[in-house]
Amino acid sequence: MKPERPERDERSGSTEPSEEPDAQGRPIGRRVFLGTLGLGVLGVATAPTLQRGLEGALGAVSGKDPTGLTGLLPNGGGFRYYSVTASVPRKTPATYRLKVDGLVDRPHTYTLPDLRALPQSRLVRDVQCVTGWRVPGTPFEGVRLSDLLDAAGVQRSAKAIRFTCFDGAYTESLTLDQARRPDVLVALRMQDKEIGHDHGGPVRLYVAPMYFYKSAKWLSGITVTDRVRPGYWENLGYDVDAWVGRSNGRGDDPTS
Ligand SMILES: Nc1nc2c(c(=O)[nH]1)N[C@H]1C(S)=C(S)[C@@H](COP(=O)(O)O)O[C@H]1N2
Ligand SMILES: [Mo]
Repeated sequence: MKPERPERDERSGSTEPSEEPDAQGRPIGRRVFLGTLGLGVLGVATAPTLQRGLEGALGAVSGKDPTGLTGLLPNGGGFRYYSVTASVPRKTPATYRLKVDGLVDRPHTYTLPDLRALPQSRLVRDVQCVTGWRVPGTPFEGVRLSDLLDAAGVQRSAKAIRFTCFDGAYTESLTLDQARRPDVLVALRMQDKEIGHDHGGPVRLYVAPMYFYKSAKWLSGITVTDRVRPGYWENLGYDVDAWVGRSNGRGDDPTS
């Protein structure tokens, strides 16, 4: 049976990653997907986007795309907004909560001030989306996920982490070893500002070495589990181990 098509977001006219899986559950090829999305893409290539220099922005990604077709995607040289749900509730510093639970000795719920009071790390890396757009040298700051795991006391049977979001739909996963890397943050700041709602604020995950779909926005839950439970896009055919450079994110031949 064909998996249900994810809802399209309001702003970009597309969900992300964008391919609809075929009957076998694998993403369809990029050519087909661009054909399908053609109208939507034109629909969001508004005059201001073009004036900001679509040409220049696309030059930066064309080298990564053997088909050259990502050149059709308007990205304005910056981030694109993605949400698998049509709307997401807003959380303020007063209402935001992050729950750490599962196979831990000390489950705990953090407020935003709690998280701000912990030691913060800063990383400046390139953000890479699996569809080809990239934002070089983007600063993220926050608490190392490993610090929260240490505080919780991970039990011996634990193998992985499941992340949940207050959009009510998106999920992500990491192995415990991946989660303990120093370049994985529970991020409170992005681009040297507090993370705004559209970028997944007030708190998002930031998995620097992997494609940006691993960096769950609107983070609300960190559950320690005994096995990897594939996340939202991973259930639709994308790689669970989404290392930039080592995987192409989609578990197939990037030229197909
Ligand atoms: N909760 C949630 N997190 C998410 C997504 C999403 O749809 N929902 N999309 C992912 C993908 S595919 C990308 S490229 C980035 C986009 O982040 P941005 O909207 O800040 O550019 O968020 C990732 N995290
Ligand atoms: Mo993405």
